Amino acid sequence: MTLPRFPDGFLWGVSSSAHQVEGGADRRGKSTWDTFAATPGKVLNADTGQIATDHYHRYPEDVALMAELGVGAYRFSISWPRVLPTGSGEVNQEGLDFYDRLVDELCAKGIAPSVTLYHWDTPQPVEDAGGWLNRDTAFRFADYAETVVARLGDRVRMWMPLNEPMVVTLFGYAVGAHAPGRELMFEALPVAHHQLLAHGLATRVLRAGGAGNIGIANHHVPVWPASGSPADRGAADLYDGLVNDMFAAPVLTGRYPTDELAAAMPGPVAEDLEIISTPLDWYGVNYYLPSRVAAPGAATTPAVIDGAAMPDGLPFDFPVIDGYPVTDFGWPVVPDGLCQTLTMLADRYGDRLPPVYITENGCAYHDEVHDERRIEFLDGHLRALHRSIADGIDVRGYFVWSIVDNFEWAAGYSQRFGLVHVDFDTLARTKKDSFHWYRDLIKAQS
Ligand code: GBH
Repeated sequence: MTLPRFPDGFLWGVSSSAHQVEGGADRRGKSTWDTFAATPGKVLNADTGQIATDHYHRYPEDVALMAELGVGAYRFSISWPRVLPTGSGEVNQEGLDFYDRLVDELCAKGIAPSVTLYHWDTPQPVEDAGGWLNRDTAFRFADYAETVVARLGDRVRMWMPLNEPMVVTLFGYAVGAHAPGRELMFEALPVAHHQLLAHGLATRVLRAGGAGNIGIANHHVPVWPASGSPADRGAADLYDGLVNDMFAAPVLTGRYPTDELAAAMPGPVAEDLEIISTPLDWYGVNYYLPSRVAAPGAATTPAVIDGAAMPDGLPFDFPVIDGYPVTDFGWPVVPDGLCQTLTMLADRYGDRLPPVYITENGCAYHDEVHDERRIEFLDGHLRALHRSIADGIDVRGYFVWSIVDNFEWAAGYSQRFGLVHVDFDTLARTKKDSFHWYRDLIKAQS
């Protein structure tokens, strides 16, 4: 059955991020992910992003694939250590030249360059100075934003300073499943605040540099209490506040969801919130799956997130979600969760929620070419998205994660999210059936 019609002007796109696709590691400064991947036991099969898909050299081929797909936008990230190898100071012109060529290539094909400034690859020297635990990192990030907008600002059409500050806080600094691998638990809260401050400062710098169309790509999950018991509901509310509201409320309303959270944050929080809530043009949602949450002790299996065991003593547990098909990554396929996420945001933030873009949605399956299950996944999620639009939520575009198979963080190359298959020995690209399906869909919708 063909998909219902999306609104006129709806933007169809694809996403990637620098560390996951570029490679070309010898032509940039070191990032936290280089260090993390070089640490035994952190990334599956000791995979690294040194070569990745070699997008750094093969971008013309990848942009040609996007042109064939007919997408209106390509969301990619800029590697901070490629532009500023030590995080600030000396600019690597060759690095900026790469993004300049990429942006020109996209413009030549009529594809809107959509830039994320930070998709988790912190320059190692910035990490050595405390990383996101250090307030100064937010100011260094704003300087980096200034360098980028000065060079690319005339052609980039969509900007988002940050991708998923929640994941950096929780996975990177609280439980250590991602770089920089810290296990600070609740001591990681300043990481959230400093990233949000960086977002606000960079937003102002981008605007001052003449950029418009600025947003954020936040990771959101509908949180399902495991039961109606007060204990499970309480645990679910707490988790919901930490993963959803903590990153949406400051940006959209200038407040932390609770006074307790605000009090846990470092620095002049009230003044910072003024900066953090600098108005945005749009709000980006990355959606993959819901979370089921219970009071501690309820789960029959130990709490594991993305293959990393959660430390003991957490105030919640994550019982498995059953009754749904799962992807090859083991994630339940719940298209309605996208509607639930959008309804949650609309209910909570009302008029303060600007137009929404789905900045990431996609799935990992091993199928090399005939990826019927990916087609079903995307079809189901787009039908759900259409229901939300029909319900009155102003959604302006959708980006598939990802254009090509790539380095899936702690899972290395074992999980494939691409519309295009990559052979990681030869780096050859092969279009999957989902590529043709998405191409036909875009054509039918235009
Ligand atoms: C995004 O993050 C990233 O922006 C992107 O770089 C990445 O490649 C893509 O998703 C696919 O992973 O423990 O089984 O319940 C998504 C963040 C955080 C989503 C962990 C899934 C828990 C899975 N992810 N989360 S599970």
